Amino acid sequence: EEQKSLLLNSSSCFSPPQGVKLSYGTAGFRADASLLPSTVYRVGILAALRSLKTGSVIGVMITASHNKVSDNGVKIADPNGGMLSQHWEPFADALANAPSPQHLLLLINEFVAKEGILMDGVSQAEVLLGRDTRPSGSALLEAARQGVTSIVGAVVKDMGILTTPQLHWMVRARNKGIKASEQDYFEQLSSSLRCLEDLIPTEKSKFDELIDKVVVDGSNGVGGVKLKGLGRLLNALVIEVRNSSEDGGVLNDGVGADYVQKEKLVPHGFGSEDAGMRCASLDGDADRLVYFIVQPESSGRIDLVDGDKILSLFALFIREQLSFLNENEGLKNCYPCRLGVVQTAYANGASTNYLKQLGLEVNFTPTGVKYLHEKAAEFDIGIYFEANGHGTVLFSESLIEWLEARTKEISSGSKASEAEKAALRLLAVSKLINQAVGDALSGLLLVEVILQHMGWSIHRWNELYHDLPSRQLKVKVADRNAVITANAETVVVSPPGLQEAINAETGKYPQGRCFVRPSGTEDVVRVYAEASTQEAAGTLANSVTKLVD
Ligand code: NG1
Ligand code: ZN
Repeated sequence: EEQKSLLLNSSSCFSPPQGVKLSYGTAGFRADASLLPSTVYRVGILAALRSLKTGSVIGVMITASHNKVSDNGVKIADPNGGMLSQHWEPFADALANAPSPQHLLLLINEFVAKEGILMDGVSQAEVLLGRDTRPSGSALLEAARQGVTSIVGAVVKDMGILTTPQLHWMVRARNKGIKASEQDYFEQLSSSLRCLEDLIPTEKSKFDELIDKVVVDGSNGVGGVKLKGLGRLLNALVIEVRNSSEDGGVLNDGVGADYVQKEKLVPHGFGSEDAGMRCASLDGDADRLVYFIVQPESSGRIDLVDGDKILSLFALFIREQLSFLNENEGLKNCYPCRLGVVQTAYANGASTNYLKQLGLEVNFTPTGVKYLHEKAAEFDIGIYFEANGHGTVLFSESLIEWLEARTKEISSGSKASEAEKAALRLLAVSKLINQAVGDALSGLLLVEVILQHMGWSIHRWNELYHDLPSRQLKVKVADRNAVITANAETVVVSPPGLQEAINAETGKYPQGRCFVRPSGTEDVVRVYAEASTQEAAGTLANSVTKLVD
């Protein structure tokens, strides 16, 4: 009874917008911020129920990532720090679209019964709330708080302004019983970075001759501010941050990883004076990272070093450590480590070729980090990246345990063997790189220390392979879901005949590759084409667009 009146009272303050149907897509709910208070309130309820169901701390992040500043969004972090379990997504949709408080109450009752959630008033639930720098964030955070606390026994912890990966990291840490403040996050990153720096082979530490700083575009969002805080804890690495939220520029407007990757243009705040420098760009909530090199002269063009190349760099480094690890070791000391990489169809074909040439197992999943993450988790070390710069490296529990045991034996004072150093490095990577989601800040630190380890400039890194020219287009159609795909979105199965037509078109171009799929975040069908020249990629994309239209 208490529960019923609590819910009816609080939900009457949050009426859903008229005539809008919201859906929990690959990145949670996203819309113009003015449409969202009721949705965020209801996600608060959902998070509290999820916490009761799992007996764990749950996270709610308020952000619309790389989208424009007037948009906002909300998504849930599950107990392990990953995305909300997919089988709860339909319930999220139903809750968000319930037309009245009575409907809402009915839905909740049904769901609680179906999932066997204990609402005895004794069970405790805890939800961590975070938001990015969007002006609409504080009111929406308040709505989330109201939602959570409308469930009896549920409490909120407001973690303030955070990057998305920080919030996910905190949820994961809390559920592992580890301290989970921002300070703890910074300390874990900086200490594991220091460990990797200390293990850089001396003959390779000629980094001083290279440019010793990285210049980072913070997309006028939260990432820049946090990176400055983190940077103060680092001793060797120099990070210059531009386009931080406190600099007054508009979030994601002509800046940020999405802009840099899609437009292949210099972001605001960068210019020809930065030509040849090692530059990087974060997105609005700092879960994407790309690097770039400004071309000389004032063309505004850049050489993009995208998620695929970050993946390739990580794969090379890890493969090298694994070979040291098992070199000259008896069977007893060998760990049969399964290394796998995961990409989507948007990965540049040249990157896939390169990874296969290295002898790596390359797997493909549909677009959306939850799919990549799930696949990567099947390996002892799984590296996944979307071309747009979202990705991370996952380590299996059993490998971490093995590495911990292996490195415990290293007696202090004596010189560690190559195999022992490799084990120490891998362990440090597992602590540095975010195990919950892709994280631009930890990704940046790992890129930087690997470049130092290799003694490589960004140019050397960029030369690992040459991207095939590509072109991405979007088509507005009456019903994007009429396009149904299979094989990790590379083949259209419906409407009939479309794939055959795409094949016929693609066959006309040397090194041609083309696929179409409905977007999960926008009301469009996306067309992606690759070919041996930029012009050919453009023509192929254009002609396939006409087939879809
Ligand atoms: P959709 O709209 O489904 O293509 C986009 C990105 C994804 C992912 C999601 C979530 C491309 C082609 N697609 O998905 O990679 O980042 O947004 O933000 O970049
Ligand atoms: Zn993002």
